[in-house]
This record gives sequence, C-alpha cells and structure tokens, in this order.
Amino acid sequence: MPTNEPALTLYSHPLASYCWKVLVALYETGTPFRSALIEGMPKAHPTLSGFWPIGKMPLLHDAARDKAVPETTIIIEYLQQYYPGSVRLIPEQPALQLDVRLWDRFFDLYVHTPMQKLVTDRMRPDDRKDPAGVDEARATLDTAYAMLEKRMAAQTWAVGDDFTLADCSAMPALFYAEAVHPFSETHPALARYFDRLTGRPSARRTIREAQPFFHWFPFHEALNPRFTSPDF
Ligand SMILES: N[C@@H](CCC(=O)N[C@@H](CS)C(=O)NCC(=O)O)C(=O)O
Repeated sequence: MPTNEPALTLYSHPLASYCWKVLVALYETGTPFRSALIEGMPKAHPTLSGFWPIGKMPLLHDAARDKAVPETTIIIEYLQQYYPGSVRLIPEQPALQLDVRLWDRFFDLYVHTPMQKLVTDRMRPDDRKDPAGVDEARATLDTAYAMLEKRMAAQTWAVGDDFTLADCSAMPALFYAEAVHPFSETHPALARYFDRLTGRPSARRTIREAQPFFHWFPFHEALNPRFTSPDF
C-alpha cells in the first residue's frame, strides 16, 4: 500500500442512511479515509459480501490491521480505539458511556429501523405491501418522537454536553424519518435538536454529498427543499 494512501476504506453509498452515521463520525473527528462506492445491492458486491455475508453497508476496511469492520456502532467504536481523532465520540466517563450506547441503540432500533420499514414498503410491489408492519413502524416512531420531545427539551445533544456517537446515529435516522413520518410541526424540541444536528459541518457535508442521489429516495418529494437546495 503506498504510504500516502489512508489505511481506512469505507465501503458505502452517499445516499444510504447508515453510511451517513459513519461519515458524520469520520468528518467530526477528521479521520482520513477513502470511499469505495457500493452500487446496487450490497449483498451483490463481492468485496463487501465476502467480508460480511449479511451484506449490509457500510463496512470499514483497515489495511493497517487487515481487518474488516461491519456494523456502524462497532465501526465508530473501532475508530475511537484505533484511530482516535481530534474529538471523542464515546466519552471517557463510564456512566456517560452507557448512556451514549443506550441512545445509540435507541436511534438505531426505534427510529432508524421503523423509518427503513416505511421506505422499503414503498418500494415493494402492490401485492407485496405490509400494511400491518407499516402501522407498527409508525406507532414505534410516534412513541420514539414523544420520548425524544421530552428528553430534548432539556438537552443540547442526545447525551451529556457534547456531540457523541448517539448524535451520529440520530442525524440520519431523524433526517429520513422527518420525510417518511414528519415530527417537526408537532414536536418543537425535537425539531430544534434536528436543526442543531443538520447544522453541524459534518452533517452538512454528508447531506451535500448525497444531493445528487436524492431523486432515488422513494420519499424524495417529502424532503425539506432546504436540504435539496444547492445553497445548503
Ligand atoms: N445494523 C446495520 C444496518 C445497516 C443497514 O441497514 N444498511 C443498509 C443501508 S442504509 C443496507 O445495507 N441495506 C441494503 C440491504 O439491506 O440489502 C449497521 O448499523 O451497520
């Protein structure tokens, strides 16, 4: 490997929400990496599915250790351990660490997963739709939004005083959730948190890099025009 090449390669796509979670972390910490674009289904990508047959992106490859790291939370933990950047995304205090991991799980499981359900259901043919699953996903999002509205009325970031792994998880989950099951009009404290998240330079960069692909997002007509504008 030429010495000026970064050791880290992120197999990802600029539109994919879970890839955003890691991109935000990489940009927040200023960690050098190279992108390998995944086009089409990640399962069909030989390198990615060779490393991780589950076939989900992103996947981080570290040439310095010859190691492939799947799963966004583990990727961000790995970066913290082996490539600590200018800021910590997982705090040093054990009690805060647990809360960061809890809210990271919260955003992945109770915002990101139901949001994905609504997106994938829209892509299904009419005879393969899952209305009961969609209703459950909307109910989960309603519960999550109510919890977040209460929490974010008293917080700047998801946990503690600083931007953390939990906020990396929140940004893409809420970005796409706002399009598929809007919260901004009904949940003012959550809407203000979302504005803080999308105002971070790391988030703005990630969103701008996705703009050429937004027309592929099945709910693209529901995206707030400020995010699709070239001036964003
Ligand atoms: N739990 C995984 C979820 C990753 C995930 O769902 N990735 C989506 C893209 S946003 C994907 O690869 N979807 C393609 C597929 O499921 O075939 C993580 O945190 O990395």
